[in-house]
Amino acid sequence: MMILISTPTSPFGRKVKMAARIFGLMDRIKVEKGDPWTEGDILRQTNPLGKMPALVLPNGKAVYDSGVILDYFDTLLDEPKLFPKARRLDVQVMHALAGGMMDAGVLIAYERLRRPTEFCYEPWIDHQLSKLQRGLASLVREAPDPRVADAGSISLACALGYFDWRKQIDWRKEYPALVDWLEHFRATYPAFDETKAEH
Ligand SMILES: N[C@@H](CCC(=O)N[C@@H](CS)C(=O)NCC(=O)O)C(=O)O
Repeated sequence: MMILISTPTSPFGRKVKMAARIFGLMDRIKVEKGDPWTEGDILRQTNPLGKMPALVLPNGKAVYDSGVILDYFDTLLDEPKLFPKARRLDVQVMHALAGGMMDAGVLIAYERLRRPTEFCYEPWIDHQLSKLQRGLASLVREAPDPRVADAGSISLACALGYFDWRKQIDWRKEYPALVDWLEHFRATYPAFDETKAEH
């Protein structure tokens, strides 16, 4: 059995869970709750960076970050599906874009929620927001196929799901083409709804 350390609300953890469900690996994984904010927590013991998700293999090896975990999942499949050989570079770039947007969203959340209000620095938040705006605009021009699950499309679905929760950007109003994109993805892959956190 592999152990996946994460929380239901982590968009990066959701990406790994969604990939495991879609590609039939979930019955080999036990999920354990991790907490990045607590000294001595299993997450910090597993990943020195204290970031979720982290995967512990049956031989005890710790695997992180989420992209490396997806790459590892590919080695368990008959052929790579998360980073398919023929489209590897395109998928890697899409995965990096969606992951970078999640990073920006998470940084905005930490700035607002983890720092005392008097230290909350709006220009920094705007700097991160501009990444979301440019990223979403570029996705309107060139989004991956929502009916093909790979590391790129799964990450993009998780990023949009995260913005729905944190509401850092009104992406549904500003980028309606992506609403259609997510609806197609959702309809094709029930794992999207199955991994949605209760907020
Ligand atoms: N690049 C990492 C990012 C993971 C990440 O930022 N996770 C957040 C939760 S969504 C976290 O653990 N943050 C705690 C921290 O930064 O200390 C990955 O893809 O796994």
